[in-house]
Amino acid sequence: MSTETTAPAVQKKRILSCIQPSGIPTLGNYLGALKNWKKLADTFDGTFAVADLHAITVRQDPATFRKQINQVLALLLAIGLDPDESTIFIQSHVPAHAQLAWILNCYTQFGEMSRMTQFKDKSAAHADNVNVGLFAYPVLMAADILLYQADLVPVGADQKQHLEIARDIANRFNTIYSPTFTIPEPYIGKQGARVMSLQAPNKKMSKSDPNPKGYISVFDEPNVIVKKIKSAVTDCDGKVFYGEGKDGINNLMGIYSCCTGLDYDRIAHDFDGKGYGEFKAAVADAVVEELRPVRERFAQYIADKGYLEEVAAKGAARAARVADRTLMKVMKKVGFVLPK
Ligand code: ATP
Ligand code: LTN
Repeated sequence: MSTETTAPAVQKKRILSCIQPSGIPTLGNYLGALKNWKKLADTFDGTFAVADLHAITVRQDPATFRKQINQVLALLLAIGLDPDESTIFIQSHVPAHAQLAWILNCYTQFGEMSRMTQFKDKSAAHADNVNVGLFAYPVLMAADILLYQADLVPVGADQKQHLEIARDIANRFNTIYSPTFTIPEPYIGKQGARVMSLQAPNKKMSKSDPNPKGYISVFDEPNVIVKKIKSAVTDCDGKVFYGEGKDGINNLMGIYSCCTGLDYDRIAHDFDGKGYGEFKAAVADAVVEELRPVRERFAQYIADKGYLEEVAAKGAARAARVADRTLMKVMKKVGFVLPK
């Protein structure tokens, strides 16, 4: 007979995050979000999705879109997420996301959505297609989070406002009915939270930037990375230190610090008396080494379509079990007649 006693199971905290397949992910996505996901997934109960429904708020070319969805799925594996440990899936494969988003739309005010800075920025950038989906985007994001009762949501600093809305919607629903949703906390890493464009260092690095010189894609070859960093906008001061009016250098210091673990004082000390050329070469080397393993593993996963399909199918089934439970709870509280 076994003498082992089973300790009471401690429920791990749940974390959830998503990434849109709206282009090839950038160094900003990697340092600001993906790099943290792997670390957190080792400690917490992780759920990660390819947010394809979010991506169609901007017009996508069908063939390119399909390719990008598979690329982002392969990337989630390439950063080291384990599909047996974490739930990894494609958002549109779990219908509960769209269903809960609709219900939550009816608990969200027009005025609060109008204040979202991402909506303002994106509607200015796509003035010919300011669609209702773009407006309601944060509600779909709230549904993604609340379906899984996530405690923690690791995102870049640009998503803070959307997280606050998700919390407001959850609190509102819990108050009108009874406790239904866990109130999620944002997890914003200290470093890499906002990687800026290499060409316009007052704007965030974005994969949908029409100028590819502004971003480094996680799949860029080393020579391309070197070239892009060499042509990054700086200033005419010529000294490497973190300071006001030095957006370009500050950004490169942030990137270098994320890749090497060195703090700003140490970087300024190491490059004291050296020019921007030398500093840029060091930043480029660090970025190349940081992304090398990701690029290599990505190449293996993307070549195995069968495996990607299997991961997506298993992930969606596992996600749906949790999501459907929350959706039914919500529908019951609102007063819907539940399907038998
Ligand atoms: P798009 O540029 O198409 O709007 P995006 O890259 O901003 O897309 P997502 O793909 O949904 O948006 O972002 C995935 C994650 O990457 C989010 O957590 C987001 O906060 C983070 N992220 C995006 N850009 C940056 C950046 N420049 N610096 C740090 N984190 C970022
Ligand atoms: N809007 C997010 C992507 C996203 C997301 C989510 C992030 C969609 N659903 C749920 C965290 C949790 C963005 O980063 N642009």
